[in-house]
Amino acid sequence: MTRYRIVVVTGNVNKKREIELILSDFGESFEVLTEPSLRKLEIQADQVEDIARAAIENIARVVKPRSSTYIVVEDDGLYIEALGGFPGPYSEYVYRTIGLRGVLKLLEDVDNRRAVFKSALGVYTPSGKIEVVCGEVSGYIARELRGSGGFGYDPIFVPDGYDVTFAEMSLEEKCRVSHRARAFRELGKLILSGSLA
Ligand code: ITT
Repeated sequence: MTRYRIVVVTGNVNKKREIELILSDFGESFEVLTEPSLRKLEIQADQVEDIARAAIENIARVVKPRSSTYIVVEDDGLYIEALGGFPGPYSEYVYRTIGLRGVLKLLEDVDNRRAVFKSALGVYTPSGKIEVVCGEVSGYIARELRGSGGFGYDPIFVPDGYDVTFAEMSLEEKCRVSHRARAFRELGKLILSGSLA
């Protein structure tokens, strides 16, 4: 059996932990490694797909394809309907500046709390091709911070079908339904089916 290496270019240790758990559904097929020394270029664009594609194209300029190895950059964004999709591609900046309380303030007295968490994976394949694989989960923004698990926007995001935030779920539960789970499960299937060589 081939064991594939998934090298994720990220400085976020939470992402690695979740990706390992998500890909463990495929048994021993994948080994997850991180590569914080490669730079994740972040262009300005409205969609995380375009940001992920530009980031992986930039990485492909400096690394060579390697057999059984997929290099991946993940770009995420929380798109809030009542705010016209904001913060979307600016999610990391908004988290660092106004923070979760700032986001809740923007939604004070707003009844429509629908939101979509999106994950876009820019993938550099062993044969040197570039692909983008996406996953998303719909849900709503809670009225207050709830829970202490997870990271980032987890204390305010409630996925559809649940009445708890990602931060109130166990890691296993979050990794069954999250945007990241949907994207990496799709990536795993594509690799194992041979359509992403
Ligand atoms: P990279 O090094 O991989 O870029 P990052 O944390 O900066 O890590 P992103 O730019 O892709 O990741 O994420 C944009 C924002 O969305 C950032 O503030 C993250 O904390 C947040 N985010 C991403 N995935 C999340 C998740 O599963 N739950 C909650 N917040 C998340």
